[in-house]
Amino acid sequence: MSRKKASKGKGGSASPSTTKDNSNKSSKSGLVAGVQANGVVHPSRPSVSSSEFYDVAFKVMLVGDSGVGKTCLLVRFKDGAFLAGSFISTVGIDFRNKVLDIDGVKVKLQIWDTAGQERFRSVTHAYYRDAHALLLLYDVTNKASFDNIRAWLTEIHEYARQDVVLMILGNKADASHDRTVRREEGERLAKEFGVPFMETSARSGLNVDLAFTAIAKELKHRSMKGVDEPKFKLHEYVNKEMKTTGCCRT
Ligand SMILES: Nc1nc2c(ncn2[C@@H]2O[C@H](COP(=O)(O)OP(=O)(O)OP(=O)(O)O)[C@@H](O)[C@H]2O)c(=O)[nH]1
Ligand SMILES: [Mg+2]
Repeated sequence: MSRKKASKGKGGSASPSTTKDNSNKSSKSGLVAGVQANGVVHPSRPSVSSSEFYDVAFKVMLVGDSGVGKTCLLVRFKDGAFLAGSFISTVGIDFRNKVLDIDGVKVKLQIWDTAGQERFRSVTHAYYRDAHALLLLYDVTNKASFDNIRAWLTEIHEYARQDVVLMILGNKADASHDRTVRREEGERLAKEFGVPFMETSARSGLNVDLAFTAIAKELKHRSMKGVDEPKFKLHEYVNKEMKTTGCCRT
């Protein structure tokens, strides 16, 4: 399998199909050519930064009410920064790419940041079908955004692929004084729907890398696993790796 080159930088609002998605064509045997005994994959063109190349690519979509922190979460993950200051609501849909090294395999995530506002809902519906994974966010300081998770799950059920990888994130875990949704409530809801869950903070960075890495691991494993390889258990991985804030005032 030849290594592909990821497009750089910010996506913009155009259709994100400009780079080739080979996720369905990947196979373990195809990878072996680039993998040495120690599991390290060497870039096929070392003159260009290895972070630009990828072996498999997946589309991840951020959904949830307006203001829950989808854009901030993406910026934290992509740039390691927090977008403080005035809230600029996303219009339509935007995307950013990031390549992760997962067990020696370059996994490109094309992350679509959707607008949470109701008036853009028909735009986002059109993108569900192509998404391999969905991160569904609520805001732990906004009870309404938590209550709307059920409606979001209904929508996901209607528009997304049946095998979509889904995770629920309770964002703004840093804002302990304004918290109105306890962590246990989030855990209970996620458990009811059999979906992995964690609290995150785009401000502090809590669990942000973990959320995307867990998704990338699951997707990579699904697309490349050999017959004898044990199944990657997303729930177990998340529960083991998750950091908690230790606060839960209501
Ligand atoms: N304290 C705290 N504030 C956050 C966090 N994440 C986002 N915010 C703030 O919440 C507001 C909304 O954040 P956005 O990321 O723009 O929200 P969004 O979900 O993208 O909203 P839409 O684009 O309208 O769907 C901004 O004022 C952010 O600064 C967080 O983890 N902690
Ligand atoms: Mg936004």
